[in-house]
Amino acid sequence: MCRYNEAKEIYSTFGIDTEKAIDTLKNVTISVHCWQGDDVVGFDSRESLSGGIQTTGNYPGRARTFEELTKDLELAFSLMPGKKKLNIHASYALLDSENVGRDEIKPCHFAKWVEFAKKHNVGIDFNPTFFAHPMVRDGLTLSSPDEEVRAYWVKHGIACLKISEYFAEETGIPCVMNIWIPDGYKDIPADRLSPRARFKKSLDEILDTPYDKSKVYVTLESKVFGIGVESYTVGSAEFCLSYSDYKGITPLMDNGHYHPTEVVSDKISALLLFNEKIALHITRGVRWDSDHVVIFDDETKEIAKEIVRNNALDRVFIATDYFDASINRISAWVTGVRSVSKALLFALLQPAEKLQKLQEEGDFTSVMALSEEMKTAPFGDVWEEFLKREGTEKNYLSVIKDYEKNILLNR
Ligand code: RNT
Ligand code: ZN
Repeated sequence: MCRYNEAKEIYSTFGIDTEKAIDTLKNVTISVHCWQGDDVVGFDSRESLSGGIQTTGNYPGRARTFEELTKDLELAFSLMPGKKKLNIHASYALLDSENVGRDEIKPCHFAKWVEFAKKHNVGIDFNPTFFAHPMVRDGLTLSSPDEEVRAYWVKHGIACLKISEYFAEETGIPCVMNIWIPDGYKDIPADRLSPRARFKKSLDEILDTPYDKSKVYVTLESKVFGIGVESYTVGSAEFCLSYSDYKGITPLMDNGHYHPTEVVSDKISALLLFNEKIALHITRGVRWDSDHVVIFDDETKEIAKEIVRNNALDRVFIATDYFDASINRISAWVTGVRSVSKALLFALLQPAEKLQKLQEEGDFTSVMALSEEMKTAPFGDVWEEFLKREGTEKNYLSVIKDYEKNILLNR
């Protein structure tokens, strides 16, 4: 008997239907961030990365142009099973002249991205880029006390709403537009309120501009701290959650953006009770918001479990967000996205109802024993069957190593 059929039988003794799990996973969309391919550099300003985030390593082969980045993405996409969406930043605009500021970018600057998305039959998610730019003054954008700076970034936000609408119209798939600003202070501020009041005002100015809410979901991402911004972050968790609620937009949690012992997996159920939709940036922080490549680790599994067990696969916008320049970037992309898929499949292969019932009965002895038993069930065989049905190569490393030899090392 083939290994999958055996696995199917073993899972069925726990009341789990592997066919149903595979069918469900097939239709889950993961929004793949483009910025793993070029170390978050982008095409528009080529300023070095700022905003408290950092890419480390100098593995050869970084994509330097739209052509290189999309060629790499194409390979990465082909090695990721399941439904994908493309997630790009405003800094990946293809400008016709050096003089187009981020406050005046237009849909036409993203026409080639739309072409790429259509070719691959995927939707596009978007992010205004409030970092790595000369108009970031003293580390501030939408919360800046300098009216010229603040107005510039408000215009950028409005320009991005238009571009997001364009993506949704062109692809026929709603666009998630995520707002994250790096604003904050290195040391203890004298006034914590005013920057937050200005951020609120700026967001109001952006979001009071009419846009089609059936096509664009605006999300707001919070953060606890960044490099050089250790003492105060304007867009803190409380600010962003409260603002999202007040304005009826969607909160976004990045699991690198909390104190190290805080876990996003525990926050998902709370947010689901009060929000129609929620959004996630799945990453792996090591000691800080280091954006290591996502692996099939406990917290990724626990996040997936929360989405699946709460029947929220259609309410959570799942996106990846990591950037590692110390290993092959395409492998990083694929390993991270596959890890998210794996975690979702793992969650779909748990006896959820049984475990929930045991908890209600107060039988935590059985909850623990059964949960542990499931860890050694033949999960890998079901994962391989999923890859096979999706027509995705199991051993992606050899494909990537060939590409490295033939393409990346010649850059
Ligand atoms: C930064 C945030 C943000 C960025 C990307 C590039 O800490 O996580 O989402 O990583 O927008
Ligand atoms: Zn993020």
